[in-house]
Amino acid sequence: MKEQLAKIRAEALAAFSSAQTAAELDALRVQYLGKKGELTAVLKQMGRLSAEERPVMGQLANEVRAALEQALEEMGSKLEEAALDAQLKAETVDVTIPGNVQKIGHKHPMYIALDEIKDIFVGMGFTVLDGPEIELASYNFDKLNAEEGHPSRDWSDTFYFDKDSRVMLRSQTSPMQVRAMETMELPIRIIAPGRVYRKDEVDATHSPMFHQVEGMVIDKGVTMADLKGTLNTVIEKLYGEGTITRFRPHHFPFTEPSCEMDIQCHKCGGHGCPTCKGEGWIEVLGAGMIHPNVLRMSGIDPEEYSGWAFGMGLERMAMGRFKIADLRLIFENDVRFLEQF
Ligand code: 2NL
Repeated sequence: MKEQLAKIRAEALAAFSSAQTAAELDALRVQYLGKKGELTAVLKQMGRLSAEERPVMGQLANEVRAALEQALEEMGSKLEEAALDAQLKAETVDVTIPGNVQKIGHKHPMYIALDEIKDIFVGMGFTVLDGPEIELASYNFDKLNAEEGHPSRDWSDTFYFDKDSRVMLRSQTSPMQVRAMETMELPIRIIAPGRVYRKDEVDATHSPMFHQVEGMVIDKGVTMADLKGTLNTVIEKLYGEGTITRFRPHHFPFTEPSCEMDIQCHKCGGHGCPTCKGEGWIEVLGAGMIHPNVLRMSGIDPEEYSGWAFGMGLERMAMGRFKIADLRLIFENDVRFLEQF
């Protein structure tokens, strides 16, 4: 039995020290020290020993167990350390290696232009409104003083959903302004940017979907002077201080009087060049004093309140700002084009 114990001890110690992994070591622990292990098997034979031999062997067996347990523990922590070392080595990060440049996108030029416009108006106390692209003709036309028979209501110009011409893709963002007049408390200062739809064939300056920014101010005592002063300030912020503007009379059904605003061509200073098509001036927006009928239809008393409104095409604006020659480039989303902004 003494020899058996010595053999187990020698074998086990050798086996422990050659273990490569914690799992292997654990298997060896079971093999030697487990309930059905080799040492236990030897101890089970103790009953056959004489009374004198039993305590001697018992002590020896305990020593072997203690030695094996200690060896297991030492080997265990050695393996654990080695595993940690290996892991650390495998996961080494060389922080001096140059990183991979991640390509991140950026704002579409249209939204660069829109965000600038929004910032300018918000800075002047305007609120930005959002609203539905599918509209009622009553909001898109009737409440804007464009009665039945108005040319813009024609089926050849407008995308209708029903044969009664009641539901349509909005052709301007004015319906949002009507909703604002109906629901907001006075005074009102808002802008209404968004997509609008008209049945136009695609070419260098037309698209059946484009973006518009409309805006309006309604308060007591608002005049054309407020319209001119505010829009001049906005244009100077957009196109640079000292930008010269002019207002020409025009006609819109929803404003009276109505006007169009031009800026003097920044390329030629008004002499006429290809940028302004020889005109010396570039049209930027339409505007006017809100028609009393429009105010009245939305429940605002035109004797007490007055207001001005404007509308401009965002693509046109962006094309002017970024010198884009063809509208189609804005919608094709070719990254070679978009990356230039
Ligand atoms: C243009 C002209 C304009 C408006 C839009 C408006 C809205 C309401 C009342 C009165 Cl609710 N006016 N909008 C006014 C004048 C001109 O747009 O050429 N747009 C591209």
